Amino acid sequence: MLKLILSITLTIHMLFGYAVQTENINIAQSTISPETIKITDQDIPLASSSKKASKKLHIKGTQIVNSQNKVVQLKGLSSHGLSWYPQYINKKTFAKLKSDFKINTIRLAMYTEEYNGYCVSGSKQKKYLKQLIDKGVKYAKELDMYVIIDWHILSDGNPNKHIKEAVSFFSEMAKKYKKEDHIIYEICNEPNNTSWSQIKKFANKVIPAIRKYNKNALIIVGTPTWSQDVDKISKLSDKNTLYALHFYAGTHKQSLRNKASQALKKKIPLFVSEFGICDASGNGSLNKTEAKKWLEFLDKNKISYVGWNISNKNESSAILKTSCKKTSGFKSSDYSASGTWLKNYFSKKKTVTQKKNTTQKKETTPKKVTPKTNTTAKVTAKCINQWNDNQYKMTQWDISAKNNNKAKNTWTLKLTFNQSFKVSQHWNFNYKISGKTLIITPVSYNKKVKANATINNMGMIIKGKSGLKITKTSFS
Ligand code: IDC
Repeated sequence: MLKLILSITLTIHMLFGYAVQTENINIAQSTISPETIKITDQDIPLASSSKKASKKLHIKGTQIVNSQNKVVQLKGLSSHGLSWYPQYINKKTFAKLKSDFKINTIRLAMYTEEYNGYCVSGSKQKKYLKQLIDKGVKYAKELDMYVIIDWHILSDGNPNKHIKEAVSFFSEMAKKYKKEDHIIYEICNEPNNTSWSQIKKFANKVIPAIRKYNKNALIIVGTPTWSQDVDKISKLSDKNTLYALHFYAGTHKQSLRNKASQALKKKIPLFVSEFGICDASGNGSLNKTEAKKWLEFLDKNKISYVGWNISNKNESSAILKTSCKKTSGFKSSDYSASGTWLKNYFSKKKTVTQKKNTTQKKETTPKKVTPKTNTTAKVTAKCINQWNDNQYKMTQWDISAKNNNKAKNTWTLKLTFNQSFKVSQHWNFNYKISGKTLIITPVSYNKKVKANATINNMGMIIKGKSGLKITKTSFS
Protein backbone atom coordinates (compact mmCIF):
# COMPACT_ATOMS: atom_id res chain seq x y z
CA MET A 1 0.00 0.00 0.00
CA LEU A 2 1.24 3.44 -0.71
CA LYS A 3 2.43 5.63 2.08
CA LEU A 4 -0.06 8.18 3.16
CA ILE A 5 0.44 11.29 1.15
CA LEU A 6 -0.92 14.55 2.28
CA SER A 7 -1.15 17.45 -0.02
CA ILE A 8 -0.78 20.68 1.83
CA THR A 9 -0.15 24.20 0.85
CA LEU A 10 2.89 25.82 2.21
CA THR A 11 4.19 29.28 1.99
CA ILE A 12 7.82 29.47 1.19
CA HIS A 13 9.90 32.49 1.08
CA MET A 14 11.84 33.80 -1.82
CA LEU A 15 14.20 36.69 -1.95
CA PHE A 16 11.85 39.18 -3.47
CA GLY A 17 8.68 38.23 -1.71
CA TYR A 18 6.68 35.13 -1.03
CA ALA A 19 5.49 32.36 -3.26
CA VAL A 20 2.79 29.88 -2.50
CA GLN A 21 3.60 26.34 -3.43
CA THR A 22 1.58 23.17 -3.23
CA GLU A 23 3.49 20.05 -2.54
CA ASN A 24 3.19 16.45 -1.53
CA ILE A 25 4.49 15.59 1.85
CA ASN A 26 5.12 12.13 3.18
CA ILE A 27 3.84 11.60 6.64
CA ALA A 28 6.32 9.54 8.53
CA GLN A 29 6.60 10.31 12.15
CA SER A 30 7.36 8.93 15.55
CA THR A 31 10.02 6.94 17.20
CA ILE A 32 12.91 5.24 15.56
CA SER A 33 14.56 2.67 17.70
CA PRO A 34 18.33 2.23 17.62
CA GLU A 35 19.60 0.37 14.65
CA THR A 36 22.57 -1.88 14.37
CA ILE A 37 24.58 -0.98 11.39
CA LYS A 38 28.30 -1.43 11.18
CA ILE A 39 30.14 0.62 8.68
CA THR A 40 33.85 0.71 8.16
CA ASP A 41 35.15 4.16 8.72
CA GLN A 42 37.49 6.14 6.54
CA ASP A 43 39.55 9.26 6.95
CA ILE A 44 37.90 12.61 6.93
CA PRO A 45 39.61 14.22 4.01
CA LEU A 46 38.75 17.78 4.79
CA ALA A 47 39.37 18.15 8.47
CA SER A 48 42.95 18.92 9.17
CA SER A 49 43.11 17.08 12.46
CA SER A 50 43.97 13.42 12.48
CA LYS A 51 41.20 10.91 12.97
CA LYS A 52 41.87 10.19 16.59
CA ALA A 53 42.75 13.72 17.55
CA SER A 54 40.27 15.88 19.38
CA LYS A 55 37.64 17.38 17.16
CA LYS A 56 37.55 20.53 19.24
CA LEU A 57 37.44 23.63 17.12
CA HIS A 58 37.72 27.29 17.84
CA ILE A 59 37.77 30.53 15.96
CA LYS A 60 40.89 32.43 15.09
CA GLY A 61 40.31 35.65 13.20
CA THR A 62 37.64 34.80 10.69
CA GLN A 63 38.60 31.15 10.42
CA ILE A 64 37.92 27.89 12.20
CA VAL A 65 41.01 26.17 13.56
CA ASN A 66 41.58 22.89 15.34
CA SER A 67 43.45 22.23 18.57
CA GLN A 68 46.76 22.41 16.69
CA ASN A 69 45.75 25.82 15.37
CA LYS A 70 45.45 24.51 11.83
CA VAL A 71 42.71 25.98 9.69
CA VAL A 72 39.77 23.64 9.21
CA GLN A 73 37.14 24.12 6.58
CA LEU A 74 33.96 22.20 7.20
CA LYS A 75 32.10 20.98 4.17
CA GLY A 76 28.84 19.18 4.37
CA LEU A 77 25.27 18.59 3.42
CA SER A 78 22.12 19.51 5.24
CA SER A 79 19.20 17.28 5.88
CA HIS A 80 15.85 18.51 4.66
CA GLY A 81 13.42 19.04 7.55
CA LEU A 82 13.78 16.20 10.06
CA SER A 83 9.99 15.79 10.23
CA TRP A 84 9.72 15.54 6.48
CA TYR A 85 12.54 13.17 5.65
CA PRO A 86 13.54 11.19 8.76
CA GLN A 87 14.66 8.24 6.69
CA TYR A 88 17.94 9.91 5.73
CA ILE A 89 19.03 10.21 9.37
CA ASN A 90 20.61 6.91 8.88
CA LYS A 91 24.20 5.83 9.34
CA LYS A 92 24.45 4.26 5.93
CA THR A 93 23.22 7.48 4.32
CA PHE A 94 25.81 9.54 6.17
CA ALA A 95 28.56 7.05 5.36
CA LYS A 96 27.68 6.98 1.70
CA LEU A 97 27.55 10.76 1.42
CA LYS A 98 30.80 11.07 3.32
CA SER A 99 32.47 8.74 0.91
CA ASP A 100 30.87 10.04 -2.31
CA PHE A 101 31.07 13.76 -1.55
CA LYS A 102 34.13 13.67 0.73
CA ILE A 103 32.25 15.74 3.26
CA ASN A 104 33.02 16.01 6.95
CA THR A 105 29.80 17.58 8.23
CA ILE A 106 26.09 16.84 8.36
CA ARG A 107 23.52 19.46 9.33
CA LEU A 108 20.33 18.37 11.05
CA ALA A 109 17.65 20.88 10.07
CA MET A 110 14.90 20.89 12.64
CA TYR A 111 12.19 23.27 11.53
CA THR A 112 10.50 25.16 14.35
CA GLU A 113 7.21 26.14 12.65
CA GLU A 114 6.86 24.39 9.30
CA TYR A 115 5.36 20.93 8.97
CA ASN A 116 5.43 19.11 12.30
CA GLY A 117 8.11 21.51 13.47
CA TYR A 118 9.39 21.55 17.03
CA CYS A 119 7.46 24.59 18.24
CA VAL A 120 4.14 23.69 16.68
CA SER A 121 4.02 20.06 17.79
CA GLY A 122 3.10 18.10 20.87
CA SER A 123 5.44 16.26 23.18
CA LYS A 124 5.43 13.06 21.13
CA GLN A 125 6.74 14.79 18.03
CA LYS A 126 9.24 16.78 20.08
CA LYS A 127 10.55 13.58 21.55
CA TYR A 128 10.74 12.02 18.12
CA LEU A 129 12.69 14.97 16.70
CA LYS A 130 15.14 14.75 19.60
CA GLN A 131 15.56 11.06 18.97
CA LEU A 132 16.44 11.83 15.37
CA ILE A 133 19.00 14.36 16.58
CA ASP A 134 20.40 11.74 18.94
CA LYS A 135 20.82 9.37 16.06
CA GLY A 136 22.37 11.99 13.83
CA VAL A 137 24.81 12.99 16.57
CA LYS A 138 25.74 9.37 17.20
CA TYR A 139 26.24 8.44 13.54
CA ALA A 140 28.28 11.55 12.87
CA LYS A 141 30.53 10.71 15.80
CA GLU A 142 30.96 7.10 14.71
CA LEU A 143 31.83 8.31 11.22
CA ASP A 144 34.24 10.95 12.54
CA MET A 145 32.17 13.80 11.16
CA TYR A 146 30.91 17.06 12.56
CA VAL A 147 27.20 17.59 13.07
CA ILE A 148 25.25 20.84 13.16
CA ILE A 149 22.10 20.99 15.27
CA ASP A 150 20.04 23.57 13.42
CA TRP A 151 17.09 25.38 15.03
CA HIS A 152 15.51 25.99 11.67
CA ILE A 153 13.42 29.10 12.07
CA LEU A 154 11.85 30.31 8.83
CA SER A 155 8.24 31.50 8.76
CA ASP A 156 8.63 32.48 12.42
CA GLY A 157 10.87 35.31 11.16
CA ASN A 158 11.88 36.78 14.48
CA PRO A 159 13.69 34.14 16.56
CA ASN A 160 12.31 35.67 19.76
CA LYS A 161 8.92 34.26 18.85
CA HIS A 162 10.02 30.93 20.32
CA ILE A 163 12.85 32.09 22.56
CA LYS A 164 11.65 30.14 25.59
CA GLU A 165 11.59 26.89 23.69
CA ALA A 166 14.94 27.71 22.07
CA VAL A 167 16.60 28.31 25.43
CA SER A 168 15.22 25.15 26.89
CA PHE A 169 16.04 23.10 23.78
CA PHE A 170 19.63 24.31 23.58
CA SER A 171 20.27 23.89 27.31
CA GLU A 172 18.98 20.35 27.04
CA MET A 173 21.21 19.66 24.02
CA ALA A 174 24.28 21.30 25.53
CA LYS A 175 23.83 19.41 28.78
CA LYS A 176 23.24 16.08 27.08
CA TYR A 177 26.15 16.49 24.68
CA LYS A 178 28.55 18.35 26.92
CA LYS A 179 31.27 15.74 26.43
CA GLU A 180 30.97 15.72 22.64
CA ASP A 181 33.27 17.92 20.66
CA HIS A 182 31.90 17.23 17.17
CA ILE A 183 28.71 19.25 17.61
CA ILE A 184 28.03 22.74 16.31
CA TYR A 185 24.95 24.61 17.51
CA GLU A 186 23.13 26.71 14.93
CA ILE A 187 20.68 28.71 16.97
CA CYS A 188 18.44 30.42 14.37
CA ASN A 189 18.58 29.39 10.74
CA GLU A 190 17.21 32.40 8.89
CA PRO A 191 15.80 35.35 10.77
CA ASN A 192 13.72 37.55 8.46
CA ASN A 193 11.57 40.63 8.76
CA THR A 194 13.48 41.43 11.89
CA SER A 195 16.57 43.35 12.92
CA TRP A 196 20.03 42.51 14.13
CA SER A 197 19.18 43.96 17.53
CA GLN A 198 16.32 41.45 17.86
CA ILE A 199 18.62 38.62 16.86
CA LYS A 200 21.25 39.82 19.34
CA LYS A 201 18.65 39.81 22.07
CA PHE A 202 17.85 36.21 21.22
CA ALA A 203 21.48 35.14 20.89
CA ASN A 204 22.38 36.73 24.21
CA LYS A 205 19.92 34.38 25.91
CA VAL A 206 20.56 31.21 23.92
CA ILE A 207 24.36 31.36 23.82
CA PRO A 208 24.70 31.54 27.64
CA ALA A 209 22.31 28.59 27.91
CA ILE A 210 24.74 26.58 25.77
CA ARG A 211 27.83 27.98 27.47
CA LYS A 212 26.56 26.89 30.85
CA TYR A 213 27.44 23.35 29.81
CA ASN A 214 29.85 23.80 26.96
CA LYS A 215 32.44 26.56 26.97
CA ASN A 216 33.87 25.86 23.57
CA ALA A 217 31.45 24.41 21.04
CA LEU A 218 31.12 26.46 17.89
CA ILE A 219 27.84 28.32 17.63
CA ILE A 220 26.36 29.73 14.44
CA VAL A 221 23.97 32.63 14.67
CA GLY A 222 21.62 33.58 11.84
CA THR A 223 21.71 37.08 10.40
CA PRO A 224 18.95 39.42 9.14
CA THR A 225 17.19 38.91 5.78
CA TRP A 226 17.39 35.12 5.68
CA SER A 227 21.00 35.12 6.82
CA GLN A 228 22.26 37.50 4.17
CA ASP A 229 22.89 40.85 5.86
CA VAL A 230 26.28 39.95 7.25
CA ASP A 231 27.47 43.45 6.41
CA LYS A 232 24.99 44.98 8.83
CA ILE A 233 25.96 43.13 11.97
CA SER A 234 28.41 43.56 14.77
CA LYS A 235 30.15 40.75 16.59
CA LEU A 236 28.73 39.31 19.78
CA SER A 237 31.01 38.95 22.76
CA ASP A 238 31.15 35.15 22.52
CA LYS A 239 34.51 34.13 21.05
CA ASN A 240 33.39 30.92 19.38
CA THR A 241 30.39 32.22 17.49
CA LEU A 242 30.18 32.39 13.72
CA TYR A 243 27.65 34.29 11.64
CA ALA A 244 25.47 32.61 9.05
CA LEU A 245 25.64 33.57 5.41
CA HIS A 246 23.18 31.74 3.17
CA PHE A 247 23.03 31.89 -0.60
CA TYR A 248 21.18 30.27 -3.49
CA ALA A 249 23.30 30.77 -6.58
CA GLY A 250 20.34 31.27 -8.93
CA THR A 251 19.26 34.30 -6.89
CA HIS A 252 22.19 35.60 -4.88
CA LYS A 253 25.27 36.71 -6.74
CA GLN A 254 28.13 39.19 -6.61
CA SER A 255 26.25 41.73 -4.48
CA LEU A 256 25.89 39.15 -1.72
CA ARG A 257 29.54 38.15 -2.07
CA ASN A 258 30.33 41.82 -1.62
CA LYS A 259 28.45 41.79 1.67
CA ALA A 260 30.50 38.76 2.68
CA SER A 261 33.74 40.55 1.81
CA GLN A 262 32.70 43.54 3.88
CA ALA A 263 31.96 41.29 6.84
CA LEU A 264 35.34 39.61 6.48
CA LYS A 265 36.99 43.03 6.45
CA LYS A 266 35.29 43.69 9.77
CA LYS A 267 36.79 40.36 11.00
CA ILE A 268 33.41 38.72 11.23
CA PRO A 269 33.73 34.93 10.99
CA LEU A 270 31.20 33.57 8.51
CA PHE A 271 29.73 30.13 8.11
CA VAL A 272 27.67 29.17 5.06
CA SER A 273 25.45 26.72 6.91
CA GLU A 274 23.11 26.50 3.93
CA PHE A 275 23.44 27.11 0.22
CA GLY A 276 21.92 25.87 -2.99
CA ILE A 277 22.93 26.08 -6.61
CA CYS A 278 19.32 26.68 -7.68
CA ASP A 279 17.19 29.70 -6.80
CA ALA A 280 16.06 30.82 -3.35
CA SER A 281 12.85 28.81 -3.54
CA GLY A 282 14.95 25.66 -3.33
CA ASN A 283 13.79 24.91 -6.84
CA GLY A 284 14.24 26.26 -10.37
CA SER A 285 17.17 25.95 -12.70
CA LEU A 286 20.73 25.63 -11.51
CA ASN A 287 23.23 28.40 -11.93
CA LYS A 288 26.47 26.47 -12.04
CA THR A 289 28.54 29.45 -13.12
CA GLU A 290 27.54 31.45 -10.04
CA ALA A 291 27.77 28.38 -7.83
CA LYS A 292 31.38 27.90 -8.92
CA LYS A 293 32.18 31.54 -8.25
CA TRP A 294 30.63 31.19 -4.80
CA LEU A 295 32.48 28.07 -3.79
CA GLU A 296 35.78 29.38 -5.12
CA PHE A 297 35.24 32.52 -3.09
CA LEU A 298 34.50 30.46 0.03
CA ASP A 299 37.44 28.14 -0.54
CA LYS A 300 39.76 31.10 -0.98
CA ASN A 301 38.61 32.52 2.33
CA LYS A 302 38.43 29.12 4.03
CA ILE A 303 34.78 29.63 4.83
CA SER A 304 32.88 26.45 5.68
CA TYR A 305 29.83 25.48 3.68
CA VAL A 306 26.89 23.09 3.78
CA GLY A 307 24.69 22.28 0.78
CA TRP A 308 20.90 22.01 0.89
CA ASN A 309 19.41 19.23 0.91
CA ILE A 310 19.59 15.48 1.50
CA SER A 311 16.31 14.22 0.11
CA ASN A 312 14.64 12.93 -3.01
CA LYS A 313 12.01 15.63 -2.98
CA ASN A 314 10.85 16.82 -6.35
CA GLU A 315 12.74 20.12 -6.17
CA SER A 316 16.05 20.97 -7.77
CA SER A 317 17.94 21.51 -4.51
CA ALA A 318 17.38 17.87 -3.45
CA ILE A 319 20.56 15.90 -4.07
CA LEU A 320 18.71 12.71 -4.99
CA LYS A 321 16.40 12.12 -7.89
CA THR A 322 12.77 11.62 -6.92
CA SER A 323 12.94 8.18 -8.53
CA CYS A 324 15.63 7.16 -6.03
CA LYS A 325 13.85 5.51 -3.12
CA LYS A 326 17.01 4.19 -1.51
CA THR A 327 18.57 5.78 1.54
CA SER A 328 22.08 4.50 0.88
CA GLY A 329 24.12 2.67 -1.72
CA PHE A 330 23.42 5.48 -4.17
CA LYS A 331 24.74 5.08 -7.69
CA SER A 332 25.87 8.08 -9.74
CA SER A 333 22.59 7.88 -11.58
CA ASP A 334 20.65 8.30 -8.31
CA TYR A 335 21.97 11.81 -7.77
CA SER A 336 20.02 14.76 -9.17
CA ALA A 337 21.72 17.42 -11.31
CA SER A 338 22.31 19.40 -8.12
CA GLY A 339 23.61 16.37 -6.23
CA THR A 340 25.94 15.46 -9.07
CA TRP A 341 27.33 18.97 -9.38
CA LEU A 342 27.91 19.23 -5.64
CA LYS A 343 29.46 15.78 -5.48
CA ASN A 344 31.87 16.66 -8.26
CA TYR A 345 32.79 19.99 -6.75
CA PHE A 346 33.15 18.72 -3.19
CA SER A 347 35.04 15.56 -4.01
CA LYS A 348 37.47 16.95 -6.56
CA LYS A 349 39.31 18.84 -3.85
CA LYS A 350 42.18 16.99 -2.30
CA THR A 351 43.39 18.39 0.97
CA VAL A 352 46.74 18.50 2.62
CA THR A 353 45.82 15.80 5.03
CA GLN A 354 44.32 13.35 2.59
CA LYS A 355 46.45 10.27 2.33
CA LYS A 356 47.42 9.16 -1.17
CA ASN A 357 46.49 5.54 -0.70
CA THR A 358 43.33 5.90 1.30
CA THR A 359 41.57 2.61 1.32
CA GLN A 360 38.15 2.66 -0.19
CA LYS A 361 35.33 2.75 2.31
CA LYS A 362 33.28 -0.36 2.34
CA GLU A 363 29.85 -0.60 3.81
CA THR A 364 29.94 -3.81 5.73
CA THR A 365 26.99 -5.98 6.38
CA PRO A 366 24.67 -4.76 9.08
CA LYS A 367 22.75 -7.01 11.37
CA LYS A 368 21.53 -9.99 9.40
CA VAL A 369 17.93 -10.53 10.09
CA THR A 370 17.31 -13.66 8.14
CA PRO A 371 19.02 -17.00 8.47
CA LYS A 372 20.21 -18.95 5.51
CA THR A 373 17.48 -21.45 4.87
CA ASN A 374 18.47 -23.32 1.77
CA THR A 375 21.64 -24.52 0.19
CA THR A 376 21.15 -23.10 -3.27
CA ALA A 377 21.21 -19.50 -2.25
CA LYS A 378 22.05 -17.10 0.47
CA VAL A 379 19.27 -14.63 1.06
CA THR A 380 20.03 -11.60 3.17
CA ALA A 381 17.39 -9.18 4.36
CA LYS A 382 18.68 -6.44 6.59
CA CYS A 383 16.50 -4.05 8.48
CA ILE A 384 18.34 -0.76 8.02
CA ASN A 385 15.88 1.72 9.47
CA GLN A 386 12.64 1.79 11.36
CA TRP A 387 10.15 4.35 12.53
CA ASN A 388 6.56 4.60 13.66
CA ASP A 389 3.77 5.92 11.50
CA ASN A 390 0.80 6.35 13.81
CA GLN A 391 0.06 2.86 15.08
CA TYR A 392 2.23 1.18 12.45
CA LYS A 393 5.85 0.16 12.55
CA MET A 394 7.61 1.08 9.34
CA THR A 395 10.74 -0.91 8.59
CA GLN A 396 13.12 -0.41 5.74
CA TRP A 397 14.95 -3.43 4.33
CA ASP A 398 17.88 -4.07 2.05
CA ILE A 399 17.60 -7.40 0.30
CA SER A 400 20.10 -9.45 -1.64
CA ALA A 401 20.35 -13.02 -2.80
CA LYS A 402 23.41 -14.95 -3.83
CA ASN A 403 22.72 -17.67 -6.33
CA ASN A 404 24.95 -20.53 -5.27
CA ASN A 405 23.44 -22.75 -7.91
CA LYS A 406 23.60 -22.86 -11.70
CA ALA A 407 22.80 -19.80 -13.79
CA LYS A 408 19.09 -19.02 -13.89
CA ASN A 409 16.88 -17.29 -16.47
CA THR A 410 14.53 -16.15 -13.78
CA TRP A 411 14.05 -16.60 -10.05
CA THR A 412 11.69 -16.25 -7.11
CA LEU A 413 12.58 -15.12 -3.64
CA LYS A 414 10.21 -15.67 -0.76
CA LEU A 415 10.27 -13.95 2.60
CA THR A 416 7.86 -15.15 5.24
CA PHE A 417 7.06 -12.84 8.14
CA ASN A 418 5.66 -13.61 11.57
CA GLN A 419 2.65 -11.36 10.95
CA SER A 420 0.68 -9.82 8.14
CA PHE A 421 2.12 -6.69 6.59
CA LYS A 422 1.87 -4.32 3.68
CA VAL A 423 4.55 -3.15 1.28
CA SER A 424 4.66 0.60 1.39
CA GLN A 425 7.48 1.11 -1.11
CA HIS A 426 9.74 -1.27 -3.01
CA TRP A 427 12.44 -1.02 -5.59
CA ASN A 428 14.21 -3.28 -8.06
CA PHE A 429 11.70 -6.12 -7.85
CA ASN A 430 8.05 -7.09 -8.39
CA TYR A 431 6.00 -8.78 -5.72
CA LYS A 432 2.84 -10.54 -4.65
CA ILE A 433 1.70 -11.24 -1.12
CA SER A 434 0.33 -14.60 -0.17
CA GLY A 435 -0.71 -14.72 3.49
CA LYS A 436 2.36 -13.76 5.47
CA THR A 437 4.73 -14.47 2.58
CA LEU A 438 6.16 -11.88 0.27
CA ILE A 439 6.87 -13.42 -3.12
CA ILE A 440 9.53 -11.41 -4.88
CA THR A 441 10.10 -11.77 -8.62
CA PRO A 442 12.64 -9.97 -10.77
CA VAL A 443 12.36 -6.92 -12.95
CA SER A 444 13.76 -7.04 -16.49
CA TYR A 445 17.30 -6.01 -15.55
CA ASN A 446 17.89 -8.53 -12.76
CA LYS A 447 16.01 -11.50 -14.17
CA LYS A 448 19.01 -13.45 -15.45
CA VAL A 449 21.42 -14.44 -12.75
CA LYS A 450 24.71 -16.23 -13.24
CA ALA A 451 26.02 -18.96 -10.98
CA ASN A 452 27.52 -17.44 -7.84
CA ALA A 453 26.26 -14.00 -8.75
CA THR A 454 24.43 -11.82 -6.26
CA ILE A 455 21.24 -9.87 -6.90
CA ASN A 456 21.72 -6.64 -5.02
CA ASN A 457 20.05 -3.31 -4.39
CA MET A 458 16.57 -4.57 -3.77
CA GLY A 459 14.81 -2.67 -1.06
CA MET A 460 11.45 -2.04 0.49
CA ILE A 461 9.57 -0.32 3.23
CA ILE A 462 7.17 -2.55 5.12
CA LYS A 463 4.23 -1.35 7.10
CA GLY A 464 3.51 -3.73 9.95
CA LYS A 465 3.18 -3.94 13.68
CA SER A 466 5.95 -3.96 16.18
CA GLY A 467 7.83 -7.21 16.60
CA LEU A 468 7.78 -7.89 12.87
CA LYS A 469 10.39 -10.47 11.89
CA ILE A 470 11.28 -12.65 8.97
CA THR A 471 10.96 -16.30 9.89
CA LYS A 472 11.79 -18.05 6.65
CA THR A 473 13.43 -17.30 3.33
CA SER A 474 13.76 -19.22 0.12
CA PHE A 475 15.25 -18.63 -3.30
CA SER A 476 14.56 -20.77 -6.33
C1 IDC B 1 12.64 24.78 1.69
C2 IDC B 1 12.59 23.36 1.18
C3 IDC B 1 11.20 23.03 0.71
C4 IDC B 1 10.21 23.31 1.83
C5 IDC B 1 10.37 24.74 2.32
C6 IDC B 1 9.47 25.04 3.51
O1 IDC B 1 13.54 23.19 0.18
O2 IDC B 1 11.11 21.69 0.31
O3 IDC B 1 8.92 23.14 1.34
O4 IDC B 1 11.71 24.97 2.71
O5 IDC B 1 9.27 26.38 3.65
C7 IDC B 1 15.94 28.46 2.83
C8 IDC B 1 15.49 27.77 4.05
C9 IDC B 1 15.05 26.35 3.73
C10 IDC B 1 14.30 26.29 2.43
C11 IDC B 1 15.26 26.68 1.31
C12 IDC B 1 14.62 26.65 -0.06
O6 IDC B 1 16.45 27.76 5.07
O7 IDC B 1 14.24 25.90 4.79
O8 IDC B 1 13.90 24.97 2.24
N1 IDC B 1 15.78 28.02 1.58
O9 IDC B 1 13.54 27.52 -0.12
N2 IDC B 1 16.51 29.64 2.78
C13 IDC B 1 16.70 29.97 1.49
C14 IDC B 1 16.23 28.94 0.71
